[in-house]
Amino acid sequence: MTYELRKKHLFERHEALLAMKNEPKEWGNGIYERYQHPILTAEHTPLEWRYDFSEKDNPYLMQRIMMNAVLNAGAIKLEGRYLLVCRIEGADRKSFFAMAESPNGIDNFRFWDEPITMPEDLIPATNIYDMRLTEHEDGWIYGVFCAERHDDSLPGNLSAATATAAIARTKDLKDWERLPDLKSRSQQRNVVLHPEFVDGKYAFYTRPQDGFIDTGSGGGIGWALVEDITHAEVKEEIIINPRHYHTIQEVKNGEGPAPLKTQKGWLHLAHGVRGTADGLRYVLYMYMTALDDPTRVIAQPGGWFLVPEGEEYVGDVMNVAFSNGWILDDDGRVLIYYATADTRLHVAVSSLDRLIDYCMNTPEDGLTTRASVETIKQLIRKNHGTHK
Ligand code: M1P
Repeated sequence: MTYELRKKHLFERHEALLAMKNEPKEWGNGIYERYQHPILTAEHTPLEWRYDFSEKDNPYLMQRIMMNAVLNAGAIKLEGRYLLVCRIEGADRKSFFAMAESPNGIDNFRFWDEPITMPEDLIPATNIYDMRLTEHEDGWIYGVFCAERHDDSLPGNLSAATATAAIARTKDLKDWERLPDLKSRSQQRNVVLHPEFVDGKYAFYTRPQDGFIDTGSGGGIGWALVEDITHAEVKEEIIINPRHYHTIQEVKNGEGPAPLKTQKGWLHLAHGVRGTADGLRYVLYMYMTALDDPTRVIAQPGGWFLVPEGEEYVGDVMNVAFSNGWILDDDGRVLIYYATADTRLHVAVSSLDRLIDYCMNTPEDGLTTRASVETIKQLIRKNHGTHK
């Protein structure tokens, strides 16, 4: 086959992948619908990012730069366009951000021509990932993400790293202004900016952690108020959604996307992590907080909301579901973007009404087997009409 013909086939196959229609799976759990195909994978990244299309310089039509994964995306609907700021991981293990756009939020996602060049903080980061987008009432769109650097206080340890919350802002998602990283006594990952001022201050969901991986004494999802976003510093931090023994969030948890404001309260999506004989298991869960006090939890359904299913379990980091982006659409639909196994990105669709119902009417975790059995028996008796 000639070079030109192989190149033509390559582009045709790629276009077929991008244009593939995505349909909901037939039977769900009533809470949301999953879709048949991942919406973005490494294979969806533009061919121009990966191939040198000069026959003279690349006669074998090799991939010169390989992509490893598309995962953990921040999400926003802007001027009718469904936009994801994706974490792309190259074969070299470096993560970077790139925007992907779809006309309907479900399929036909296409990356913008070039990845985002994110300006650096004073100390450049080795790796950046997992951006949460917040349309703040101050008029800016903020992106808060993790900046990872080698921990130079441990020169002998190549794997010693630090996690810090980095902050950037934009009006158009093209030009980004980098602000100084969030100052905090502890390491921080999964930091999210609340969309409204609270007591006239910026409010951050935090996730204090002792080390790069271990949350250690960090008790769960935290909250901190910050006066000046251009010099953001965590001075006081409270834990608003704690970890608990023998739950899905025993080892760690972290805020997902910025919460959605509803008439019944702030709706939150988060991830919880537990240990297993096979390593960590990352699942998604939800909770709600009071409108007049976003630190006060008013509902938390017991257990997980979404876990990897079937092929979703398999990938670079097995048994992981992770979300840092969702879109509340004009018709009340909620598009939940979640990644599995740190490898690919999916969408699940629900509605604001359904998610509120799920949060308000799913029994809480009673924290013991006995309580769980009682909860099941109450439902059985209700269904049998024998509930007192
Ligand atoms: O590998 C699973 C996830 O691990 C991290 O999340 P956490 O900080 O809660 O452990 C993040 O690196 C995330 O990107 C990744 O998906």
